[in-house]
Order: sequence, then structure tokens, then C-alpha cells
Amino acid sequence: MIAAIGSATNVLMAITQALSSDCVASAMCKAWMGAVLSAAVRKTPLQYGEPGPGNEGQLNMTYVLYGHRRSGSLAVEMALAEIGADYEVRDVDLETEAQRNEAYASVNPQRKVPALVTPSGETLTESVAILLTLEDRHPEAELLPRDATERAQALRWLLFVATEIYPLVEINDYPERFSPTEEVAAGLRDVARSIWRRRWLLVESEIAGSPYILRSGFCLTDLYIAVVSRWAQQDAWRPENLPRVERLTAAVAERPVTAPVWSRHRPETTPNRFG
Ligand SMILES: N[C@@H](CCC(=O)N[C@@H](CS)C(=O)NCC(=O)O)C(=O)O
Repeated sequence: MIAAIGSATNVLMAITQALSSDCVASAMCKAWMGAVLSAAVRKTPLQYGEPGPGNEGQLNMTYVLYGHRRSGSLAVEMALAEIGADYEVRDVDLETEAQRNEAYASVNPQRKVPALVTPSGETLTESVAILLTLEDRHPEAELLPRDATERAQALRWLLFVATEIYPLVEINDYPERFSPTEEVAAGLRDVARSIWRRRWLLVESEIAGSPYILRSGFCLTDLYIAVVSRWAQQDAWRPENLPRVERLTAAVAERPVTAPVWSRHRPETTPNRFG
């Protein structure tokens, strides 16, 4: 029975991924996938708990990460893995719009993931703030280089992706939020995707290391690039146009500590889809 649920889930996930590689299912498939996946995906090995009153703010020896598969919480989860921290993930099912629930608003009033509750009970939101806080509190993990010049470049590209690219995904996923009519929404999504591609080409041309963004090697900006670059339904365009981003992502997906996290979120890319 469990095996049957597992394989049905895999098929559903493959369909979803074929239809939409976004951090959120596309508007078209969101409705029916939401109904099916809310039942099926929760039985996958991710096994997130339920967000809700009483869960947040508790003193806990572990970090509690509110997130959803393939979303921005993946970058935070990989950083926690790099640190070697104990953490628990609670699913906020974006396909069923669970982020809109009042219970989740008490964790993040902005109703987005990720949110991280620290072992001392503080709630952090905003993916970059979370990553930089983790880096600050766990310097031994060397999530950013010590060298000031390299560190500046890491921050530069982290912030570029966070501020110039990540926000476009809301327009891609929810164009109706920005548009008075459906027609305008469709056009807006196309514009967002074209800006998306232009900005990623810029990142591509600035990848100084091999395979990572910095010459000095891996840093948390690589986690961010790997996660965000998968979105906005660019699976057909990306490999040919962003070969360095693809190599960087493959390297992140294969790092010993991040590989299990990556493959839970994106089983379709492992093993070795990136060659
Ligand atoms: N600025 C926020 C953006 C977070 C964000 O847009 N998260 C997406 C998932 S990748 C989300 O929760 N979307 C749901 C929604 O917009 O309703 C951050 O960096 O954490």
C-alpha cells in the first residue's frame, strides 16, 4: 500500500514537474494538482509537520523551518544541512495555498515561505536575512568566505538574485495579483519571464569560479542560485543558455550534505541529470 502511494506520488510529481518547474505550481495546474497532491505529496519522505498555533515560538533544541518542496525554503534547508544543525521542516503547502491560512500568518504575516524559528524561539523571515543570520551564528560552517573581496562578491550576487530575480517569480506564479484582468495577467507573466531570462544571463556571465560563483569555492550564494534558477518554467531555455548556472546547480545538488535535501525536493534532477 505504502509502495503504491509512493509510486502514484512519483507519477503525480513527474506530471507536476512537466507542467510547472516553479516554486509554485502554475495557475493552470494549481487547482487540480492542489486537490490531488495535498493528499499524496504529504506522504512522501519529506513528511513535514503541520504549521499552526502552538507550534511556533516554542523553546526547542532544533530549528523549525516552514517551507515547501522546491520553494525558497530549499536554500535555507541546504544551509542548515551544511551547518549540520538539527532542524525540523513543517510543510506549508503552496499548491493548496496553505500560506494564506491564519495559522501560518501568525508565523509569517507576509504569508510566504520560508520562515525559520530558531532554537531560542525567534522567528526569522526573508530568505536572505535567514541565510545571513545562519552564516553569522555558525561561522564554522564557512557559508561565506572570510576573504573580504570574495565575501563582497558573494553578497553582491546573493542580493542581485534576491532583489532583482526572486520577486519576478511572484509575477510568474500569481500574475493576477498584479493585473486588473486575465488578459493583462498573461501578458505580464510573459514580460516577467523575459526579464527573468535577461537577468539570469547576467548572472551567467558573472560566474567567476568553476563550478561555483566565486573563484574561492562554495558559498551560500551558490545554494540560492541553484534554488531560484529552477523556477519560472525555463527548463527548456536554461540548459542551453545558462550552462554555468547548470554546472553550479549540479555541483550543489551533488554536495555530500546537500544532495539528500536536494533530491527530496527535486527527485527529478537526481541522480546525475546534470551529467
Ligand atoms: N522575499 C521573500 C520572498 C518569499 C517568497 O516569495 N516565497 C514564495 C515561495 S518561493 C511564496 O511563499 N509564495 C507564496 C505566495 O506568494 O503566496 C523571501 O526572500 O523570503
